[in-house]
Amino acid sequence: MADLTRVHASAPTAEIIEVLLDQGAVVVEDLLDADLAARFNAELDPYLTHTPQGSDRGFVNAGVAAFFGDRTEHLAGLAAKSPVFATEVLTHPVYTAVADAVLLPNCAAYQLNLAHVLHRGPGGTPQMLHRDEDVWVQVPHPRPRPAIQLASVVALNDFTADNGSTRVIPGSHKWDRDRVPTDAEAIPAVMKAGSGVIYLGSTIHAAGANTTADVWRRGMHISYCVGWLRTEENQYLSIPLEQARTLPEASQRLLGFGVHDAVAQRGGYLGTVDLADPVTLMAAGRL
Ligand SMILES: O=C(O)CCC(=O)C(=O)O
Ligand SMILES: [Fe+2]
Repeated sequence: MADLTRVHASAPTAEIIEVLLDQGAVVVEDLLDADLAARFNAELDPYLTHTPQGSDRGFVNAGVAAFFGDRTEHLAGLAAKSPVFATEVLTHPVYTAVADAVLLPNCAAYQLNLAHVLHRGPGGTPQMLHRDEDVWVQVPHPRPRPAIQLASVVALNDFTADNGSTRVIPGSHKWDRDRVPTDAEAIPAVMKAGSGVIYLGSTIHAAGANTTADVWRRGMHISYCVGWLRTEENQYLSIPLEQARTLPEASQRLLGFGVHDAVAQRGGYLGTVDLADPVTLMAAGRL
């Protein structure tokens, strides 16, 4: 089986972007360096108890729970739980460079769409093949359309062929919408802890089955989207305002606290408080 194309994180970002746009996905080796991955994992450890949440998760929408699988332990709201996430992973220079190239042509500023840890337990069944951007299936643009989303899954422990590595179909971002994917076309992103696969919102992929007896697959799924779109995860209510105030401005803006200012492009000024930019108000002690 062909492998996904791999580029080391230290390579020029133009190389990463070129593969991403051509194939719809690229494995970036050592995306999080060993020190960063270790510090991030240490902050996640207390939250991850190796307890699958099952399909009955109280207030969680049943369709959403089924999408993530009943052997998965799911950790959302990372910006509030992990300072390393909020100040280093969210604003990682590789993500920033790639999102600048892919999303910025289509918006005045991009934002975090969601970030969560998918801790996939033994016995986990394969996720259905999908395009992440189909959560906005109603966006009335012809396809192919300008990129509205950039996504990534980072291996926080080693991703192997049998512990549920993300499977990706290279080239599927260019497919006709009617073409039905098959499992045989999906290539597992086998990678060492710290490496990550970056893919377009239009690229078909899914988490794989975890057929191991006792190995949990710890992956972080993160995606960014254009700043004028409704996000999947509501960051304003996922991180307390007192905590958001303490973050660097770049993090505050990626979490959606800043305005989306498209006035220079004759667009609007979205996300205001008293007609002003909430990030500026926070800096001035007014919010
Ligand atoms: O966990 C994975 O490997 C992929 C998850 C995914 O594709 C999703 O949640 O949309
Ligand atoms: Fe996905």
